[in-house]
Amino acid sequence: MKCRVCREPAIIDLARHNANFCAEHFQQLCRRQVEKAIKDFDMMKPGDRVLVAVSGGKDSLALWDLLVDLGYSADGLYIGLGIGDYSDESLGYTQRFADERGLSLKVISLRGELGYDIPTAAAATRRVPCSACGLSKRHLFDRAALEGGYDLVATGHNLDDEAAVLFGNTLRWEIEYLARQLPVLPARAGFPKKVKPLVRLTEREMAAWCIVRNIDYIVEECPMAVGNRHLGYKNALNAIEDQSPGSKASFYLNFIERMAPLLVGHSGGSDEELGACQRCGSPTPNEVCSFCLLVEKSAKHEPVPVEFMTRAGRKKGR
Ligand code: Q46
Ligand code: ZN
Ligand code: ZN
Repeated sequence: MKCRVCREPAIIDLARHNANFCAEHFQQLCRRQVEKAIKDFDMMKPGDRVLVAVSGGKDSLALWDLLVDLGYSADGLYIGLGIGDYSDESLGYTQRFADERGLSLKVISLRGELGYDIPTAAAATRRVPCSACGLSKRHLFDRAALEGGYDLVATGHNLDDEAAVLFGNTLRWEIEYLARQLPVLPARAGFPKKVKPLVRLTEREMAAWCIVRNIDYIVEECPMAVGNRHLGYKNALNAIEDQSPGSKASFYLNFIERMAPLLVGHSGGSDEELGACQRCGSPTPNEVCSFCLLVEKSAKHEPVPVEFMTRAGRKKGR
């Protein structure tokens, strides 16, 4: 197996490119894919201050590494979700990554600073854990970006993630969600700009990036992801990709290029209906925003151990 570019021994075969690459030319390919995404979607410009949402997993650490490697000024924000050992270990990987590279990492602990954790929030609000988690992360990343004077928030969603979400939204023809499924959300009143620079790279490519760049990351999935519909969609897309390499990329990237422009104006809601939350000032259509309500309910609730929620989640998923 030889590298397509230099004919030296290859370390990875990429069926969708119908080619193999050595470590150096594989890194070159990843950098080019990220640069292309940044340029095509006008994600950021040199000199922008980027806040990277990091979780200790391969995608977010690879993203942080790639952005710094490409010369962007990027700091990390990690949110301690209080999901048992999984959270403790993922913070360890994130902190080591930042320390070894002299990068700036801010850590927010839900339990330490806001008096709740995700298993408890899920029980207190009767939401599925990922819904309580998503709401918490969105709010805290937005707030940290605005308060810290960052130009944008970057997240590590990769091609597999985006294709799986697209697949789910298409199966149900969720037009409003489809209209919003773009790799860039522009800044608007009270919300920072949000970008997904890894949309042209797969999960497997990000794992390979971490190996060639000596990045240690948490391999275990979040225990709350059990029964998550997206895992099923990813498996279905992987089966299609095995039969027909390149399908996943063309499904997602052609949606963005050909279909998304036809959906402009279908994303629902308008900022005019939003006022400011009486407690935190965030934009909300109600008097108090859903994040403040979640904090209020969860902080009052007796702490719920992670094992309880994962068992309950499994029962629900059956
Ligand atoms: S961390 Fe949070 Fe994910 Fe765990 S609880 Fe769900 S959303 S699965 S990215
Ligand atoms: Zn090579
Ligand atoms: Zn609020």
